[in-house]
Amino acid sequence: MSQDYFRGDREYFPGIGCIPFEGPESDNPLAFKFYQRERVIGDKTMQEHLRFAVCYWHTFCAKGSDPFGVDTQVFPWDEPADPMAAARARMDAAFEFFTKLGVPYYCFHDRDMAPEGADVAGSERNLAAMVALAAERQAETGVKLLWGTANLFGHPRYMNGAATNPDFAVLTHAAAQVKAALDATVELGGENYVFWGGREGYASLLNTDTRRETEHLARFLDKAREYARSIGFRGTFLVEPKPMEPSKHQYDFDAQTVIGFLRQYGLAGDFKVNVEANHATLAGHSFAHELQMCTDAGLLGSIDANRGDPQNGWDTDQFPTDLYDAVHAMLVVLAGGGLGSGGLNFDAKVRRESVDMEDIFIGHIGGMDTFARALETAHRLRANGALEQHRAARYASFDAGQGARFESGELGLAELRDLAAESGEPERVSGRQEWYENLINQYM
Ligand code: XLS
Ligand code: NI
Ligand code: NI
Repeated sequence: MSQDYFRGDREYFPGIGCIPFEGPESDNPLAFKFYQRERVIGDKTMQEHLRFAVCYWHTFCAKGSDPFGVDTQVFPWDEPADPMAAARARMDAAFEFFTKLGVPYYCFHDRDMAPEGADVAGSERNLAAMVALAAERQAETGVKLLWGTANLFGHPRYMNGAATNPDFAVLTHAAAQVKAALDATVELGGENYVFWGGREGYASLLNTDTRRETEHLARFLDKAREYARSIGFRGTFLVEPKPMEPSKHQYDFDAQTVIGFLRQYGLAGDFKVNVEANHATLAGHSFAHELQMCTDAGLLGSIDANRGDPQNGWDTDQFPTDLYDAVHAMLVVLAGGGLGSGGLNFDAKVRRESVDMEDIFIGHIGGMDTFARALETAHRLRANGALEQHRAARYASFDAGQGARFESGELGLAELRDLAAESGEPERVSGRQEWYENLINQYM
């Protein structure tokens, strides 16, 4: 197309064109300072490494309400009174935004894209109609689907859970939604499909059979896999851990919990983990820790790139701006061989007080620039090699001799005891944490 971006009947972000790269000296808030799509870092372009995605729910649906106040944002695509007309307008706005920002991917929940109908068949019809339009928009713009998912937490029927609901009738509705969302994901060429179990957990143990609920969850995921493979889905299923919120206690607490669950029920391989930075910190971990646990297990699927607030204990879903944190994350991602078919999805929203349309662009630009700098910094750090060499050297005592024999399982506990008795008290070896920390700063 000769146009810079695709436009439906109306331009929703007038006065904002395609976001250019202007470099770190620019004072234009609507320009990239670091993200250069085609710039090659190592063996790939920035775009290929980072695989940015915009999320439909925060960016086009969340209007700033919080438990104490109503919406603060006014979105022009919400003007049509008919919910399907509003859904079409929202989609035009979404594809205009994706192309102006210059991201290769987006992600959506069924209910972000199409309103719930009067019954199961009505909801399916609404979604199918919007998916047909999305397929056209994708073909026109070249924007692709990173992942689809179903919203199994918003409707009141899911108040006691979806796949883990004690009422089988509710589980069947969750299945109907997942079936339609899988159909949509396949139709749109989605590379992954996400399960985030917002209400797959409990509020009180007194009324909950946790063993039965987790078995239902595993059975449900297994049947979703079976159906998806039968309709030709070849992508990866992702489970997104989160310890709490909205449930008091969620079954998919953190990466290691999910990894254990996937292995226990024979789901690992088809399923991987979608790590969200803010969920990591809610679980009492760092973002890099969660990425490392998944990488170690060979199960890092994709990333929801955002950040929490260090003083607030909830999912504030802010755009990532902390470079040190992002460098640490990219060190883990690069060491693990990259994002594969996953990406960096901005599961992030502008603040309730940020009510200008350009704030949505500025939030995403900041997140993209943060990860572009982090990618470049982590790549230089790895090229230098000092960090990896020092880390490897800490384990040198296992590389040969008795340490190597222990690793290969040749030494029993009694033999280990005799070695201790012979060698006497070990020397104290510094962990040199400050040296490692300073090295990251030096490369930023
Ligand atoms: C909420 C989750 C959600 C998932 C998709 O905390 O992050 O947005 O990513 O259902
Ligand atoms: Ni998320
Ligand atoms: Ni979240």
